[in-house]
Amino acid sequence: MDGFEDMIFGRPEVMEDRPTHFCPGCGHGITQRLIGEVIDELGIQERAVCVASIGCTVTAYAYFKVDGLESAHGRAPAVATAIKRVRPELFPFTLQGDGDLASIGTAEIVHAAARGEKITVIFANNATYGMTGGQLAPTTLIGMYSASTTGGRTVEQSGYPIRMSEMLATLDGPSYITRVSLHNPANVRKARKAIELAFRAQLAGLGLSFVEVLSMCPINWKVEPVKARQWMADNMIPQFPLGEFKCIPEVEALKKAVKG
Ligand SMILES: Cc1ncc(C[n+]2csc(CCOP(=O)(O)OP(=O)(O)O)c2C)c(N)n1
Repeated sequence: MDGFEDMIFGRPEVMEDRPTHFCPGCGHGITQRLIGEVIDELGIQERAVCVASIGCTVTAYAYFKVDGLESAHGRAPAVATAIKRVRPELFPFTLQGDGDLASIGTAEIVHAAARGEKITVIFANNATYGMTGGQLAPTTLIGMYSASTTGGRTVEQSGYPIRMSEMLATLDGPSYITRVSLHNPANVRKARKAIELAFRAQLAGLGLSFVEVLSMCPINWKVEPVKARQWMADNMIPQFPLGEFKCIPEVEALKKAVKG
């Protein structure tokens, strides 16, 4: 039959042909896939440098056919800063978890954002320290189980979750800050657009662009993988509302270039 075997959907060119190692229902593979699609779309494979810190996202080196660097825990924005300043023609982007970015690496992201470094940060917020077994993260919800607060997080013991996007949006340096979520296909598409816009902001030479992606970690949440998306929508979005927190006019103008 004519056209019967036409390829309509495939793996991004920039991604390795290998099976995923992520746990069932994990969101990290989806985020990586979206980044891969955008790298292909923008034709930046030769310039892209993936700077991952520590946590499950660090395994990006196994999936992307781009240059990469692993920083110490939380230090990816500092390493990406150095790369961009020394080799401005390169395209460094970081891929960081919430333990990484909002705990041990809080200083690095705050100061990179305040300096308006011309880098892109993809922040996978799964409300837990995934790689080490689900301990409390700065983004763990009040009442939420973690391996280090097995009765649920309490304000008395651990304080309140940190909203990084809102905090960083108070700074003058960033050009674009948004929070998206992977809880259903429509939102996955919005996440892809946000990543593309953030990458385009760097290509246009604008200050730090930042995409927070709410991401599932069913194994550590102790929620069944098939229920984890809904769990995230019901529990995480009220604490971490979706939307743009900063978009300077120069980034607004780039939106028409982003695919529908
Ligand atoms: C300096 C340092 N301290 C602690 C650790 C242990 N460690 C490895 S991964 C991790 C937490 C990662 O959690 P997160 O950043 O939320 O990423 P996820 O695994 O959930 O994607 C920690 C504390 C380390 N590797 N290095």
